[in-house]
Amino acid sequence: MMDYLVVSPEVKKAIEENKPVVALESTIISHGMPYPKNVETALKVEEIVRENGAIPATIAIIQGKLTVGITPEEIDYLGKKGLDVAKASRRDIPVLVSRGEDGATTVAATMIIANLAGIKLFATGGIGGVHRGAETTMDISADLEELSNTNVNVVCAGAKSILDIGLTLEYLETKGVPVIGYKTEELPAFYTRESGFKVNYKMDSPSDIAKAIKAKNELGLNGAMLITNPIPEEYSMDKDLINGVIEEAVLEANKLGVKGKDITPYLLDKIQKITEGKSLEANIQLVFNNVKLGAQIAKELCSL
Ligand code: PSU
Ligand code: MN
Repeated sequence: MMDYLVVSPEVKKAIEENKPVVALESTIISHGMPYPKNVETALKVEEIVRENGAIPATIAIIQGKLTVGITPEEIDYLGKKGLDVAKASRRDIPVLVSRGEDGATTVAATMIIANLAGIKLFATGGIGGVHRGAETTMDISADLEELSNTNVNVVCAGAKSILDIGLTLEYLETKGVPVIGYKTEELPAFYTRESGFKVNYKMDSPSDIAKAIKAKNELGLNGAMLITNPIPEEYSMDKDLINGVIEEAVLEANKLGVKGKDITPYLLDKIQKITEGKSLEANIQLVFNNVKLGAQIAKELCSL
């Protein structure tokens, strides 16, 4: 394992001393936001994790090494290279490693690597899910399978309506993934606080969430708890506006025949362009909000 996994000294020490660590993904840097906002955001995210009493561990594949706690220079490199870095999900890991190549890790791949390093908590913006039209395309993100199998708990801002939110929830239910709403009964829809769907359980404190995670671990129930955290009111977008934009972006993607791993980055970019950056600002703010909650839960987990 040591041949494949590289953990930064700071993160390694924190894990050994049972200090709180928050894992962070890198697809969001290279494929989720434009340069230089992506790099600024990734660096700020690490700062927020520290301000909230935890150690950030941004994860990527660097020259074939599964790297936990990449450097600011590596963040800048991934951000600048953007779509030219391979988007790395579960299936991509072995080949990138054997070839000694770079990869920006998705939620699924970040969970796998965080788990190898012994990190229990991971915060990001959005997860992949069941895409609209999946009944014919079968486009279901590998993230969902990972959430069902791997013991790394994920904080996100709910599911956005580039996905079929109802089917995503059904899939998570089938796979036994508990969906928690932080201070909400309603599943948040990323850019907005409401989706029209309910979460499984509302929880009002990081400590309640940590206790549920502990129970899951001690019972040997593999997989994640998915903690959904609504975007702060002041940054949330108009529901009709954003849904109209998403509709337009999905139609355009279908017309162009965009599919597979390219569809999520395509839609995010299109939405950012149509909203002239407004959705990007919302996206950045919800990530800040999620990593803060992530740090709080990680701290509680260490104290149990
Ligand atoms: N949703 C976002 N921003 C992102 C992603 C999803 O709002 O950056 C990224 C995450 O890395 C997620 C991946 O794991 O897209 C899902 O891709 P796919 O649907 O191809 O599995
Ligand atoms: Mn897909």
